[in-house]
Parts: sequence; C-alpha cells; structure tokens
Amino acid sequence: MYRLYWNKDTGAFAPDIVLRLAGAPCERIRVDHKAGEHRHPDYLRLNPMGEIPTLVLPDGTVLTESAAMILHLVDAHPGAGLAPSPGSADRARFDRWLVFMAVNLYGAVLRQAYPERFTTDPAGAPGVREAADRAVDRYWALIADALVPGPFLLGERRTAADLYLLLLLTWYDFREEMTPLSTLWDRLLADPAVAETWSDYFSG
Ligand SMILES: N[C@@H](CCC(=O)N[C@@H](CS)C(=O)NCC(=O)O)C(=O)O
Repeated sequence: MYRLYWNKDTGAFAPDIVLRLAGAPCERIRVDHKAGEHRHPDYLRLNPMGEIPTLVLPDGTVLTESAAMILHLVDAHPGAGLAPSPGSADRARFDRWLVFMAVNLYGAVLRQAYPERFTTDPAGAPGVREAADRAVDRYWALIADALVPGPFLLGERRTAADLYLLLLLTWYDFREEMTPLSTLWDRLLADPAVAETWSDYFSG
C-alpha cells in the first residue's frame, strides 16, 4: 500500500492521478500547509524541505520530488501505459519533458508563489515575481510549440508527462489563442477519472 501526503491546490495531484490510473492501493494523508502542518517535525522527518507531496512506497521507502514519484510509478506499473518503455527514444523524450517541467516551470511557479524566498532584499520580491511571470510565459510558449502536431507531448499517446503538464497548466492563466494548450486541457479533462481527481484538488 502506498501512502501519499497531499493537500488541495498542490503538486500532489500529479502522483495521485498516476496512482489512480494505475489502480494502485494508496492511503492518502492530508497535510494542511495553510495551517503550517508541513512544518511539523514529524512531517519534516519525511520531507526535510517541508513540501507537499511526499510518497511512501509499499516497502517504506520515502520519496520526495513529484517528478521522481512519476518516474518511479510509471515503471512500477507498466500496465497502466503511462510512459514509453525505459531505454526507448520515446522514453527519452518523456523524461526530457518531465524534467523540463519540474525544473523550469514548477521552479518558476514557486518563485511566483513565494517571491520573498528568492531575494535577500525585502523590496525585491515584486521584481522576482515579474521575472518569474516572464519565464513562465516563455516556457509555456515553448511547450505550446512542442504540442504541434500533438495533441499530447509525445504525439497521439497520452502519458504521465501530459498529466504533469495539466497540473502546471492549472496554475497558468493561458490565453485561448494558445490553441495546443486549450486542446490538450480539453482532451485530458475529458477522461472522467482525470476530471474527478482534478476537481478533488482544484475546485471548491
Ligand atoms: N520540487 C518539489 C516542489 C513541491 C512544492 O514546493 N510544493 C508546494 C505546494 S505545490 C509546497 O509544499 N509549498 C509549501 C511551502 O513551500 O511552504 C516537488 O516537485 O515535489
């Protein structure tokens, strides 16, 4: 049985939807970061960065970092068909986009959300946020280009990289003219399992 530490409006959506689509049994433990529960010593023992999500594997191994969770889960549950086979060229493309999103996009989203953490000058936070806004626009434009012909990152096949993209797209006020992003958004949320989990995290 997996154990996923999660909260609404967090990146826990990405490993959670992969666990659900893989049909993997999982206990879900809510960590209310708005109430500071992610700073509790018990949680910090699991995730020293005090971040959500944390995934505990059935053998007790603790994983932090949402992208590492995805990479593990897609290989542990190959029958779910959420990633190309390890060693294939398509898998290299999958890994590339997952890492691109985790490092660049997720990183910039955190600079938007917590700009004061990225400067020693209290007056510098608005500048950090503005630079992060520009970086996010640039990264999404690059991803929109990669989604042609699409509709998914790897073409016709939906993978966990698209589900990771859906998480990040939720936090981006994308313009309708960015058609590949809107098309992908609609395609992913047309799956009832994805829509239901997305609602658990991001609506209400
Ligand atoms: N690199 C981490 C980032 C996780 C992260 O920063 N999560 C946010 C929620 S989406 C968080 O825990 N924020 C609370 C805080 O940093 O105080 C990952 O990919 O898992």
